[in-house]
Amino acid sequence: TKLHQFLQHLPKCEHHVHLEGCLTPELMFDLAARNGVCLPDTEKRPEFGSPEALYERYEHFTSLDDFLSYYFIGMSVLQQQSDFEALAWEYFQKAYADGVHHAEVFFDPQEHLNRAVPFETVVNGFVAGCRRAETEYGMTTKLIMCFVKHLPASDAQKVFDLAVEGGHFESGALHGIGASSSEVGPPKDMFKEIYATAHSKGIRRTAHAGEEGDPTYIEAALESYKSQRIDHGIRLIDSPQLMEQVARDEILLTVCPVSNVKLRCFDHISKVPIRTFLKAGVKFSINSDDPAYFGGFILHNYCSVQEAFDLSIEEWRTIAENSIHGSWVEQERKLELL
Ligand code: ES4
Ligand code: ZN
Repeated sequence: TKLHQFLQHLPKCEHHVHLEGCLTPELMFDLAARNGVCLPDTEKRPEFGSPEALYERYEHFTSLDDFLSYYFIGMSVLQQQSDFEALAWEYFQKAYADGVHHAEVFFDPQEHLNRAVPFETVVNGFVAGCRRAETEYGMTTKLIMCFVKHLPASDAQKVFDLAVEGGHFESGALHGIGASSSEVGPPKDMFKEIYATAHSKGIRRTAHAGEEGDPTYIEAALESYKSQRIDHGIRLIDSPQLMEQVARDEILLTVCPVSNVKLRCFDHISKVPIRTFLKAGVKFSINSDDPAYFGGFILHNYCSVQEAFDLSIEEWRTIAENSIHGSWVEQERKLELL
């Protein structure tokens, strides 16, 4: 497409990608066999018969929760530290090829802990993948631990305590916290205490909000969590007043256009409020979310936005600069990225 070369070379920062969402069906089947993990019975779930059948099913997600049901089955194949490292490394190779220079990546430790995979196995594996990307590619990386809303808040407190007591924030292995999974249903402020503790310790905070849920979810993330970023945040278009506040306070939205179409938040990429946000001075970055499930990595998101909006070089520079400024990385590195 037009500007493809330009978009590939544009220095990109990724702020919203779930490492477990980078698990391709190929790697899923491979690890299931190697680790002796049973995927669902193909008698009842024929889509688990082959990678091709799964890819076909991924074309027809009906909602966030429909997608999440596959995402949680998929990640059950991750067992060894080397599995987590391999998964992260696969992501960084693709991100680097797409022109990503700095990546802040999410993971969901609660799900792994509930399958009796030790916290340290998960963290050490992902950290090893991050260090490899730094050494081999000169990328900068940050790991953000997400709490999942469909499990009890006490489970989230458990992994947060493990991370703090293990010294993982102090060592820099972990850089921040997030909140993800089902949006409508669980209480909007269910991790309030954890976020307050994180705030007092100077730990960075983001949260998924306003993906399927209305703007009150965004408001709650900003007020109850003192969230410094909003992941997705697309429903901000339903509250001009809150949109003004987000613009004024320079809260970065981590927008995932392809994800929004795949999960039916919008029926076409041209409905993603890219121009609305640009006009309102709302800062946002463009991200891949769960690239193995949604059919493309970050450059595919940039190109799809270009296809739909035909942005100018100037507008793309604004987006790239805003995503550098909104990154959780040392000032010195930001100057390098600009
Ligand atoms: C997610 Cl697209 C999306 N939304 C909320 N939580 C998630 N976890 C992984 N992908
Ligand atoms: Zn997400």
